[in-house]
Amino acid sequence: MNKLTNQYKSISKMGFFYIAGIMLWIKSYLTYVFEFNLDIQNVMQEFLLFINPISSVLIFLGFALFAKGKRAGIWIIVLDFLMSFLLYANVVYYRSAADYITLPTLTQTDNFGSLGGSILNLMAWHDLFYALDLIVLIGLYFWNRNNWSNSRMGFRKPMLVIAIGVMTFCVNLGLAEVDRPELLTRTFDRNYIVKYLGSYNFAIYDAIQTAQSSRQRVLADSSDITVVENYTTNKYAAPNKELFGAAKGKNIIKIHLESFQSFLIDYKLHGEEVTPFINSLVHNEKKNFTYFDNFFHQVAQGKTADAELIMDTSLYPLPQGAAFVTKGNNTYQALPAILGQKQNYTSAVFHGDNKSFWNRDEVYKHFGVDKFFHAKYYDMNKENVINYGLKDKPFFKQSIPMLKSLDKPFYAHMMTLTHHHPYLIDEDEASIKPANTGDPSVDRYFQTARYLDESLKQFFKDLKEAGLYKDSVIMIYGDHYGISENHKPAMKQITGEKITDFKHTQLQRVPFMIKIPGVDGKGTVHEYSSQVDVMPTMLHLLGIKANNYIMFGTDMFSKKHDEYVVFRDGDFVTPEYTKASGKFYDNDTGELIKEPTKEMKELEKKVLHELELSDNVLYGDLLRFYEPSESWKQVDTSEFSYLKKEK
Ligand code: GP9
Ligand code: MN
Repeated sequence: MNKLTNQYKSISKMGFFYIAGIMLWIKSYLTYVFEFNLDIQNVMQEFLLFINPISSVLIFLGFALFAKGKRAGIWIIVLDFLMSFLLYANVVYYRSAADYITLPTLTQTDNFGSLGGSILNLMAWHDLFYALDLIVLIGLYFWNRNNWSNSRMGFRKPMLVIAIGVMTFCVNLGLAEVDRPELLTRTFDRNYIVKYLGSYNFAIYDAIQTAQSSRQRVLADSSDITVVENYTTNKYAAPNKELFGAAKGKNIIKIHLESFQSFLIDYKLHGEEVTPFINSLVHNEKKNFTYFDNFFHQVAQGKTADAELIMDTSLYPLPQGAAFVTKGNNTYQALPAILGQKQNYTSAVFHGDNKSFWNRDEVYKHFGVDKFFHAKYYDMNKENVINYGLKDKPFFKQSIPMLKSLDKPFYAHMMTLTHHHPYLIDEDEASIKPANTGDPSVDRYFQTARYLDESLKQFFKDLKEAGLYKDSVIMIYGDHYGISENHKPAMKQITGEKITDFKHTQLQRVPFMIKIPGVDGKGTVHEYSSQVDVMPTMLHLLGIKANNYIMFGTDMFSKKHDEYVVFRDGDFVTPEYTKASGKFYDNDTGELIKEPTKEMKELEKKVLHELELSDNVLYGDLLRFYEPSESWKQVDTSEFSYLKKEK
């Protein structure tokens, strides 16, 4: 008997550490699998999910090994407890919010409202599982501690353990980046970071982000907004009298064409129009739509999220990351909130992807978006889904009843998804053959564009049947490029021209078109304009003066509308010349302008100044100091929740 006990007592400190580590690893993995909906799509993701707790376990528990004597065991238990607590807190939060805890959610006590009253209700008896390994550990500790030496282990071993942890993390991150490039810089989705790097690394990532954000915020004060206000007031363009208020009280249906560039319009592939329906809107005989053929996107790393930001706030995107993510908790004076407060509009976003993608479920609250119909509202069965999420045809079809359910007037934003890199489409749904440049994503680009065109045609038909077409404002826009600059040889074949820096900049045109009930469309308008101009244009069409708000764009229909288009990197386009990759080009000839004029140099400065002011607004969260009018109320985020209520 004595011998046996001695055998059991022989677990060394390192043995104790490994047992703790393995139990925490397995517990974390099982939690990911059974508690979170991480949408694992391939073997690599499966593998990363399995291994991602290892590095955190080695690094964090590894620190305990520096402690002296028996205390190392206590530290292992304490750190294990803290990590388990974080894991379990995320589980409880996820059961209610289908999302992970972030520091901003913790500091906004309002958010706990969304925990549905009682945290206790979210706990279950089988949650004891989360404490099981700790109980075992405590038992093992008391059983073995008297056999452990009182001295320190020395630095070598703990350092080695931590170093192996760091190396494992690097391999993990490397593999994750292969599967999902720019995972950390573009900061797509909390779900992705947990899936690839685990919930512990997510917590660290979130802490760093939050610290950076709050530092920038603390340094700002209310006088900073006055400088911005002076600038935007000066830039303001008074409305075109004929159109001011022309759309007042009308429903607005805003349609997002994913990755759609203007070169697709009227483009013929294998002798066929690629987007016959959209072309027909551009060339409509009755001139319902006004089409802007010199409209440009302005997005940076935040891609779709940047397009949404620019168009609903008239601010520029940030030079790095997506403001939706890094500045998702700022104060905004966005179009949905203004329309809600001023004219009692109900605002809604429709999108067949997870609600936390691009942090939408947080930032929309700050924008004052009343309803968000995300993946949980749609039938996302296998046949309906491709690439990022719901296919556009079922998306539009299923959106109709939800659209009908909205209180009027509404501002509805329909966000398509299928025409997204790498442009995947099931063979039986492709109604045009791919192009044959030999560059697969460029070749398929036309097939998903055609699919989007068909889905839009079907949506228009359904809108008409639902009685929602005639009396609604319909606004259609492309969010950003679909073919990046990595495809120049293929694009040369498509356009028949060498893709120089100048040409590449010119290709950043995306469509913008609008139909206003009771107003004759103007056909094709050549005014140069961009996404920042959309919000002031919409305000004026609805009869709301735009000069009270901080906006960098101006009304596209105004006679005073500015025709320079600013890109995030400081390049810009005017009707006469283009600054591309830092150099000036003549628009007519595409030739380099060796000696820029004084006017060009001045505009260059102005553009940089404007970008800097916009950055100040976002980094300093300056709109919290700004009151657009006496009647304005800063948005109260606790009034919004996008959780789908189960029937
Ligand atoms: C995802 C979709 C795509 O929900 O909006 O985003 P993107 O990759 O285009 O930024
Ligand atoms: Mn997009």
